[in-house]
Amino acid sequence: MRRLAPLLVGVAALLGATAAPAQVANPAKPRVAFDERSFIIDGKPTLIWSSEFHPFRLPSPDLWRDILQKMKASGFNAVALYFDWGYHSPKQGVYDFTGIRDMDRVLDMAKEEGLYVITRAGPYVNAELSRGGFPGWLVNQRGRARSDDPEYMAAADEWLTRINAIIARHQLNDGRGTVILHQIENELAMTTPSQGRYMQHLYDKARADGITVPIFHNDQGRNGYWVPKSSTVPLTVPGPQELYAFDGYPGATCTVHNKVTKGAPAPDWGLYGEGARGGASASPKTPGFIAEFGGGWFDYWGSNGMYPCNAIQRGVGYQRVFYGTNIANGIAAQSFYMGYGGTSWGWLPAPVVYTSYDYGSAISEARVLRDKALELKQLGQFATGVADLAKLVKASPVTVSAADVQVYHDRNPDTDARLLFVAHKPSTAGGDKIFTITADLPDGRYSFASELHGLDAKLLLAGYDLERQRLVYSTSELQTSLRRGAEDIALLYGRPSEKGETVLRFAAAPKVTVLEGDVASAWDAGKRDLKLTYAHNGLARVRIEGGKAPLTLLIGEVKEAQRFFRPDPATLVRGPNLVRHATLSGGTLALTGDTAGGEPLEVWTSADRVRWNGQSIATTRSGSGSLAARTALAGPRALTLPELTGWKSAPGSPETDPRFDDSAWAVASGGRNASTIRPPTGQPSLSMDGYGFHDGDVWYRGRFTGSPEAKTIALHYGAGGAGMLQLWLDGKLVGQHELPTGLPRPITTGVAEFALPEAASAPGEHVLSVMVRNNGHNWDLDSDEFHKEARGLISVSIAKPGGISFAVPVAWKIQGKQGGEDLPDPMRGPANNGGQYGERMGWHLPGFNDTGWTAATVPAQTPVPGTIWYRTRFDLTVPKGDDATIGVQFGDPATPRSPGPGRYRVLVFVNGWQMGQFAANVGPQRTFPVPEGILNHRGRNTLALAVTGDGAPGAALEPVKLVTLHHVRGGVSVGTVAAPTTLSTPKE
Ligand code: IPT
Repeated sequence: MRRLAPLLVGVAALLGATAAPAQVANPAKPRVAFDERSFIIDGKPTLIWSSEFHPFRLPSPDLWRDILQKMKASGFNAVALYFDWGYHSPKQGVYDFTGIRDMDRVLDMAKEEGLYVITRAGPYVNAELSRGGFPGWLVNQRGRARSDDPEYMAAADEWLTRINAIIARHQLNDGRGTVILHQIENELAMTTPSQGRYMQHLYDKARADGITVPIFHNDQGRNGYWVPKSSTVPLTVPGPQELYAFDGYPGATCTVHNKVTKGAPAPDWGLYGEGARGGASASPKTPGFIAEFGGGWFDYWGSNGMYPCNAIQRGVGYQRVFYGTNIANGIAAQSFYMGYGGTSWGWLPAPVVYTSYDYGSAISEARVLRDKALELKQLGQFATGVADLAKLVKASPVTVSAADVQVYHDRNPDTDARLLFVAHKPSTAGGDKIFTITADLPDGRYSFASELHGLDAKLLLAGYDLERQRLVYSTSELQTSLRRGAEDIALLYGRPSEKGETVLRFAAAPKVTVLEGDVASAWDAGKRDLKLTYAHNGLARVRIEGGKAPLTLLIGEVKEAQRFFRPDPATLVRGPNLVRHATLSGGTLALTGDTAGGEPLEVWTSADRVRWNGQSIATTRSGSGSLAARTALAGPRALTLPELTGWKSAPGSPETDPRFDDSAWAVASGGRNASTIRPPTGQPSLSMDGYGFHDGDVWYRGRFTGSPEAKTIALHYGAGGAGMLQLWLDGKLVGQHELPTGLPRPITTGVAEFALPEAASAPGEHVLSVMVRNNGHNWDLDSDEFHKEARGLISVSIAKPGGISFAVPVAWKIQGKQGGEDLPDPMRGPANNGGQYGERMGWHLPGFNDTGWTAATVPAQTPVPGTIWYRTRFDLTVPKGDDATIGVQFGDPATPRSPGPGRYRVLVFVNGWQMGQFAANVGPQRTFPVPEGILNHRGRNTLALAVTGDGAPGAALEPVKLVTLHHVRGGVSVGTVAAPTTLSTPKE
């Protein structure tokens, strides 16, 4: 055999300089291995077909199962998980892995749902998270992040010790879980000796902490950074890991104005590639591994709302062309980023994104399977069901009658099965093409017609052992096949109305019965080929007897084939919106899933009774061997959402009052500060992180003595994407300053300049009150300490025009979120709150007693400068057994962005959880999905809104309502996420 013996990672670990053999669970027999072409699980080459999920972007753990089930049902065999260090650590040395932070639970669920897991544990992840996932406290470190600086490495080890231990107990190698691959670091673009030592440390740490599965790093593009020692790229510092992986987001993109910019054709990052670095060519001893491949894209503050555009742009045609190109290139593992994007709730978002992290991904933020998920199901059933695809080499070129069509012809070196990947040339050219392919296939030389229309590609099989049949070739695509006892079933599909032909080989002429549809058959006695010809319309059914096993061939147009699920290897189900599980016991097949209403149910199973979501279903046996329900499945019941009434309100910026008691606030005279932006020499360090306030809003109060110099004020501040500042003098609003959105790269710091009112010149003490809304810390994508950029005030100069800066000294005090790094509410955690007065007082919490508040109407009539709070309660009655996603909507979603009706923003608290920030004049988001578990679907809920504006006309709260974003019968059972209902010690 030409290929190398599988490189067993347990052995590789032993060879590593500082690996700890004692911790390797079962080094002699790791279940996960690889060779130069394939991942090998339990001795079998296995194609890894994965997509990304962030548990921290769905703060309702029971719903993690819903996402994992939807991924599994969409054809994936693996899920990639990022872990967010900062999500678990409010303070150095303090960690939480309970409740919504219980990572054992998500790993257990993945195992229960039958998904392999790729763990990506940082320390740095990027992920459009504030600080790229670093904890707030880390920005105060002077040691360079992502280097071998001892202070940084000691901090990283705190996290790694804990997260590695969790991951280690869920590895496939020792059978306790399904983790198959583990990532250290993410896109570390620097390859200096210091970074080399850091990478080696991360690797050794993972091994010492008991991680035995193969380890990789994710290169930001196919650059050849951190390729393993076995690579051909000459590097000063090779990667310590045994695998090379990279990410890529090729193809057309949506611009912030919702225009589509055409991108390059699908890249050949494997067998057909020519680049000297990266992928197969750079790391010839490791399989092609794309740790992130575009499954959508994120969206920016102030855009037009690009998620629908991203869902289409990286939608069905793109998936076929780009993911298909990867398969044809022999890429052994690909993971789409994101599979489910979710919600960057609270203060999780980095400045580049707003609350929604929908991403245009296959599963929408509201947990709806988009069209692209249905197509992924077809690709996934094929990619994971056809074992031959896990090991491919190039086969001899084929002849195509059209110059502008390309066919990649691959073969499995062990079985000789063929893959023909048919695409436009270049692959994204589009247009209408009808052509003939002539190929030397395992069963002879054949010519057949095929078509391409628009952005599309096809993955065809030839010379393939399809269960107990021999598939000579088919111009239809195979979705899935199975054995039902002595019978075989196969599902083929094609574009609506397109012609197709399928050729099967038999020893003698078989008996062909067309049960449904229009299918012609012809027997070629010389070749012993049965040729079926048809057009893809609806769902045709053909029964073929006379081979090794009777075959039921189902031939559908795309939409019809998309109705099929494979909940387990022995079961094929047609009809429902979603099939989650199949359990066979005592002749009964119990299915669970979701229905929108009116779907048929048809099952190919060895059982003779069927239950659906616990109900027994009356069935008849069809001619094609299935059990078919006599009546359509019922859908969800009526769901009426209450109007939001009974509002109460209270003013929320008492800090602006000159008499406000700030005696408990910290004096801002120079906190520890490692910021990349410092105040001028002699000025105090004001930035919030130095005082232990890392997220959300921060207040400053400054006292100065009135002076004729006090004419203008310049406030240098950092506030992230679309951040803002409000300034008061002696209780009166001087002005509001907003950072320009600077699409698509946000402007994160700025200088707010105001003329000071006459009052500032008057003798005596004056009080400045400043509120800075910090919309997140930068990421550290380029490993340049960008995440340490200052937030809150940086410096404040009072002077007269043309005069000396900082002429008038100011004594500053600062207050951020209650407790700073010592959280009063660790269950909701570090990202839930900032330092609004109402947050410090617990006004956002459901148990707060607002009886003393004033009755109010929404929409609000009068704009108020500063922050005003609104609260109301409402009851939900989602029918039991139904699944829904309900959202909070502001104003008219048809006006997504500026010039919106007013300059105001809202922090949206649902039952105490900050589920989003609405910025009326920035946009684009007006609808905020709230997951069940946070929302009580069968009972009482509390909505609290902190509305911040400048008091200008129009800057008042628009109408607020509840909307249904997803509603089916089915779902998983969801419990309320436990969290305190009041603050035990509301305080300054
Ligand atoms: C790459 C990151 O690895 C990932 O964390 C996320 O930020 C993603 O992209 C974009 O959503 S960054 C790469 C595109 C340079």
